[in-house]
This record gives sequence, structure tokens and C-alpha cells, in this order.
Amino acid sequence: MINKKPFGTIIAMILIAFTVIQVSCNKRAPSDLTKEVIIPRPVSVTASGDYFSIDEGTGIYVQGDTEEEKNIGQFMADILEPATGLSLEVTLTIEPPKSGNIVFKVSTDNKYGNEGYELTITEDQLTLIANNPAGLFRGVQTIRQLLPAKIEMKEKQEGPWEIPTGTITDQPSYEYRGAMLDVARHFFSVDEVKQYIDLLAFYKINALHLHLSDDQGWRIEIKTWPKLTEIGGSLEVGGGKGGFYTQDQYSEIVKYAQERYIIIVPEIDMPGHTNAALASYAELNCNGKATKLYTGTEVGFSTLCVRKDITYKFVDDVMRELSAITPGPYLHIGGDESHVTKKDDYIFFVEKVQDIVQAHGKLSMGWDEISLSRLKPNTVAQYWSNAENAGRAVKQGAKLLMSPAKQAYVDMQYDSTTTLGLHWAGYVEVDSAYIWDPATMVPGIGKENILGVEAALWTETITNLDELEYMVFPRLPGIAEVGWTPAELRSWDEYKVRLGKHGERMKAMDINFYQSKLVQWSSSTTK
Ligand code: TNX
Repeated sequence: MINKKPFGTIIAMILIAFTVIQVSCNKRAPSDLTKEVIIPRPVSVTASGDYFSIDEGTGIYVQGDTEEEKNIGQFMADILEPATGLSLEVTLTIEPPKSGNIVFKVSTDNKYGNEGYELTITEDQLTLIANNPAGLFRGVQTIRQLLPAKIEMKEKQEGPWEIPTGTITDQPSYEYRGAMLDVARHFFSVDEVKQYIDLLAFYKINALHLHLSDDQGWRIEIKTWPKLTEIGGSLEVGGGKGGFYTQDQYSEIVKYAQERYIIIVPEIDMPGHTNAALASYAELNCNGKATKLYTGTEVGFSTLCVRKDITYKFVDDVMRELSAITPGPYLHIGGDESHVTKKDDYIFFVEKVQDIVQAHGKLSMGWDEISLSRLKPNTVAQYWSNAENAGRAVKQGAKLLMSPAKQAYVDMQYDSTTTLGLHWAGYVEVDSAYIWDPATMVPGIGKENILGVEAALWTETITNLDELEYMVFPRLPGIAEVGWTPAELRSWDEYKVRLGKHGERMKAMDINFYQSKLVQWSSSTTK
């Protein structure tokens, strides 16, 4: 017999079935903190299977003793606000907070080093501990990456805003993790530089090296030599308008970077790469005649007049003014590709300039060629291609900053189809920028001789932020990981999967990145 149920009963049964399915779907799967995608990869992660949620009731309690730590709490609240629509209250306190909150603590036990941190996440509380504000700031970047990718979007998104529970203990392998931006070949505005700084901070980079002068442009106001920017700052590659930073604008960049625990390393490239200065002041030339401004892309044709006294008055004025507005320890003196400077002159010049830098209380940094000269004990040589130069620097007791062109020059094209960039050092695909170890790069030079790593963006072909992002992403996150994560925790096969998932986050951040075929991008990433 066919059991004829009334229509109403059938509807009721369907509704019950739906509810049962919904309830079982809503039941959260246990979380796994070890599976979260974090770049650079943290040193140690353990999972405990629950979730901590950020909602209207969450506050940020900062158990530090200064406004500085409170500002980091506020930085985090500001980052979370657009997508969550929540304005988390930040409180400086010594009281233990009620459950459900985020706690920042500064610990004095020196366990985490300058920039290390520990994150302990339970269902009730998220605790971030570090020895220094810089460590808290780095930890905040990890927290960002533990939330869903849409946390980075500018418009309000649907929650929930959950973070898997467990513990992360983390600190950098190398003390210096930098990015160089050439603002001389093409000028980048204060606002563009700030946007770049925000991206660098996200990957725990701690130094922005600004290449402030070259043949095609002088980009920093020097009050005692005003024509440097009036004339030397007026053009750029291709004949465009150029530009420069006033000292106040430069200070604004320094402050913005400082708030993100990033130092600015200003570079004045000398004695070669100086046509913009030579065109601005006739007296800097050996023949007393100003050169013409240059907007091409050749290198190695210019030199300061090394045996003239005025040259050192010039260098002294520039370095004095720069050191006064640069709180970071380094002044970069360039020193690369001085092809028309006699070798003896070059050596004489680099030695004198190191003295000047030291007299202004700073340490010299220079491209690896500077090792032809006697180096001061604290001078840093930036390795870009010549192992012999690197070896000579280390023998003199100098440390190396590693920017090998075949790995860390992010102005190199990805492959033969890339339209931006150059390829004199070869093509640098995303894997090449990741698969290298600073400590085994140059025979005979180990980790103890290395200050850190730096991704360099020369801008002969790069004219705006969109193009910058395309060249820098996703190679910079890889180089950031080379500098942060111990070599034994790095493998391309594991990283490429992580990067593929991270694509969604770069997309949420509106980064114009290169979708390399070597990486399987998660489906919501691809256009
Ligand atoms: C070499 S590497 C240079 C720069 C160019 C760059 C282009 C180095 C220290 N100097 O002047 O812009 O190649 O990739």
C-alpha cells in the first residue's frame, strides 16, 4: 500500500532535513595552524585545533609602557577596520584583560631578539609577545596573514574573522632584509614610495634603500648645492619631467618607514653615475664645463673629478645634510661601474668618502667594487655580481649585503616574453629568485660574513607603481623569505604551493603581480 502523507507533512520533513544538513555544515572543522599560508615562513608553528574570533567584543590590550607599543596596536586596528567594519579599541594597561581579547606584551627575557616574536593563540585570547616594538610589529604582519585573505580588502566584507589556535615562534635569520628602489632613472612620488613601504612591511622587510642619484637625475634637495635638484632633478629617462624630494618630504618618507620599523638607506652614487651632478655644477668637472643632462640608459660614462678639492667639499656637504635627516646607520656611497675613473683615482676617492661618512657618524655601504679600496671595519659591500670583489671585502673584515643579479635583481625580465625590464644578467623566474642561499652563494663566504639580502629594482624601464608591482611581485616575497627563514626550512616545492594560495591575498591587496606558470595559483586568484 502506498503511504500517502499529507502535503504539509512532506514539506515539514524537507525543512527538517535542510536544517539538519545546515547545522552539520556549520559545525566547524578543527583548524590547523600549521597549514596556514604565511610568507615569510615562520620558524616554528604548532597547532591546537580551535579558533580565536575577532568580533565586536574584541579589544587590543597593550601591556607595554610606552605610546610606541600602543601605536602598533592602533596600526593593527586600522588595518582590520575596512574589511571587518570593526574599530577595535586599543588600551594601554597593566591589568590582565578579560577573555576574548588580543594582548600585546613586551618581555625583557631577550628570548626573541630584535625582531622576533611569539604568538600564542587560544580560543579565548591571542597573545603577541616580543622583546621590542619591532618584534610586535613583525608579529602583527603574521596575524594579518592568519585571517582570511579578504581582510586586506578596502570595502566591508562578511565575517567570521577567525584565526586558528596554536603557537608561532619566529625570528629572522638575517638582520638586514632590504629592497632597493631606483628613483633616479624614473622618479617615484612620496605617495608611491609610501605605498611601496606598506608592501615591504607586509613581508617583514626592514630596509628601503633609495638610489637617489644617477646620470639621469638627482632626487634629493641639498640646501648648500641647490642646482643639483633645480637642474639635475629636472628630467628622467626618456626625457620626462623627473622630480625630487625636498628634505621635508624625505623626512616624511623616513618617518613613515620608521613607523613600520623600516630604515631608509639613502644612496648617492659616486664617483661614476654622476652626470646629473656634473650637469648641475661646472666646477665638479675636471675641465670646468658642465655636461649636458642625460636621459638615455647607458652606464659607466661619467665621473666626478677625483683630484679636485671642491669635489670633497661637495661630498662633505651632501653627506652632512643627508646624515642629518637619516636616522638609520648607513649612507650608501654607490661606487659601481666607474668605468671612466682611473683605478688609482677610484681607490683614493672611495677611501676619502668613507672618512667623510664616518665623520658624520654613519657607516658606509657601497656596491662590491668598493673592495678595491681599503675598507673601514664597519663598511658594508653590496654584492651584485663579482665574487672576487666580495671575497676581497670579506678579507678586509667588511660584511656583505647580498643582491646577486641573477636572483635578486627584480628589474630582470621573468622570461623572453616579459615586456618590461632588462635581461643582461639573464631571465629571473620566480623560482630563481627563491632558490638561493646567501650563505653558500660565494665560495668561502659564510653566514657570519653576511649582513643580509636586498632585492634591487633599477628603473630604466619602470615608470610607475603598476609596473613596479609587476616586477617586484611575486619575486620580493620569495627574497623576503630567503632573508627571514632559515635555509633548512626553505624548499621551492613547498613554497610554490604556499605562494599559489598567497595569490588570493595579493589579489585582495590589489597588487598587480606576475602570474608565473611555475605556480599553480588558487582559482580565485586567476583573472
Ligand atoms: C647595473 S648593478 C647597475 C645599474 C643598472 C643596472 C640595470 C649596479 C650596481 N649597477 O646602474 O641600472 O645594472 O640592471
